[in-house]
Amino acid sequence: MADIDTKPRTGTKVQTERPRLHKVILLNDDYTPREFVVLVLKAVFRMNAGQSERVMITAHQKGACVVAVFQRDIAESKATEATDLAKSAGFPLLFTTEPEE
Ligand code: TYC
Repeated sequence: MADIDTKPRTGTKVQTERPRLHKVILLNDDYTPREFVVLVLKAVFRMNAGQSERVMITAHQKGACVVAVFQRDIAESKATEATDLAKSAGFPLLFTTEPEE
């Protein structure tokens, strides 16, 4: 018993919260060609043919699809990079971000 510390804890424990992760979301539109969406998913999010095709089809059918989850700054820069790539090619394709619950 002698070596059990029974002193009350008086120190302040600093609770560091993990930063919330953010989703990158692909939005459907009526103009961007399917092949171009797949190309952007491969180039910016390093997806393979199967993954990029599935994500594109899900957005096409449901209106939107979560592409990936990152720390906030990475999610935002990837969404911007992907949206800008489409804009440069003359397509209205949009990627947005939102925090995970
Ligand atoms: N709906 C587009 C078409 O029919 C293809 C498309 C799919 C566009 C997914 C955007 O996120 C998207 N050409």
